[in-house]
Amino acid sequence: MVTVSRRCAAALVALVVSATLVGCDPAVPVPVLAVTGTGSGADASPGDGACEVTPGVGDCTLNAAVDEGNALGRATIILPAGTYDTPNLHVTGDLAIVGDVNTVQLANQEVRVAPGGRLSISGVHSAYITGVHFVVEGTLIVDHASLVVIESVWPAIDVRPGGRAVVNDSLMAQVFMFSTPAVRNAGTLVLRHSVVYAFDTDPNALVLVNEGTTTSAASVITGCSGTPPESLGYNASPGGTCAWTGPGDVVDADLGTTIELSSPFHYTLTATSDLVDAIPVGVAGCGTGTDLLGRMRPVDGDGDGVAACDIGAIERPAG
Ligand SMILES: [Ca+2]
Ligand SMILES: [Ca+2]
Repeated sequence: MVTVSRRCAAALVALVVSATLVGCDPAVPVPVLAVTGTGSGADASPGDGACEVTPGVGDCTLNAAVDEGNALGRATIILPAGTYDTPNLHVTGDLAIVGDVNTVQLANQEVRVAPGGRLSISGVHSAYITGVHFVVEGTLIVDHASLVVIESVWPAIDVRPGGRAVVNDSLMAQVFMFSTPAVRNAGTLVLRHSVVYAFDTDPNALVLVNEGTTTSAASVITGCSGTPPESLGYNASPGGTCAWTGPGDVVDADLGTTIELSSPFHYTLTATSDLVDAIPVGVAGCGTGTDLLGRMRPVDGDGDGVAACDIGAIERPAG
C-alpha cells in the first residue's frame, strides 16, 4: 500500500510539475513575414512558413504575406518603403501590417477583414484615385495612418454590422465624392486622436455616416449623419451636426487647418486654432504617444508656456 501511495504521489507531483511547465512555457512567437518588394503575386504554398511567390526564391509580396499569414493563423507583416498597388487583400487570420507612414503607400485595393479575422495596420498612407479602402466584418485596428480616398464610391473605412474598428492617431478623408462618406459605421467604431474629413465643394458632403455605435475621444469629425457619436470628451467639429455634449468638446470649432498635399497627406494648424492645446496633460490620453507623423505629444503649440495636446491627429510644433 505504501509503495502504491508513493507512486501515486510521484505521479501527482509529475502532473503538477508538468502542468506548471505547460503554464510557464513562453508564448510561441508570432511569425514575422518581411515583404521584399512592391509587386503582386500569391504565395506559392500558404502555411509552410515561407512567404514567397516562387518556391525557394523568397520573393515575398504583400499579397503572398497575407496568404501565408492567413494560413498560419497569425503573422506580423513588415512593409519596406514603396507603393503597393496590389490586388485586393482578404484577411481571415490575426495579422499585423507594419510600415512607415512617410514611405509606405497603399493604392487602389480593397482590404477586407472577414468575420473572425483581425487586422492591425500601422504606418501606411494612401491618397489615390481611388485609394485603399477597408471593409470591416471582423476587427480592424488602425494606428498612425493617413487614408484618403479620392472620387471613390467606397468610404476609407466601411464597418459592417458585427464589425469593429478602432482608429488611433489617424486621418480618414474623402475627396470630391460628396455622396460617399469618409467613414461609414454600421458596427462599432472607436476614434482616438483622429480626424474624419471630407474635401468637397458641396457643403452637404457626407463625412461620417453612423448607423451603429461610434465612440470618439480627442478627435475631429467635420460632419455627422445618422446616430450622433458618443463622446468621451475633447472632440471638435466645425458645425453642430455631431451634437457633441462631452467634456471639452468644441462645437463650431475654428479648426485653423491647412491641408498639406504631401506624403503623407496631412494638415497643419494655426497657433490660434481651437484644436491647439485644448487637452490638458493627463486627460483623454494626453501625455503619452505620438501624432500621425510620429511626433511626441504634448507640445506647447500656442506659445503660452504650457504644453498640452491638440485635438485630432496632428500636434502643432512649438513656435
Ligand atoms: Ca508560403
Ligand atoms: Ca499642443
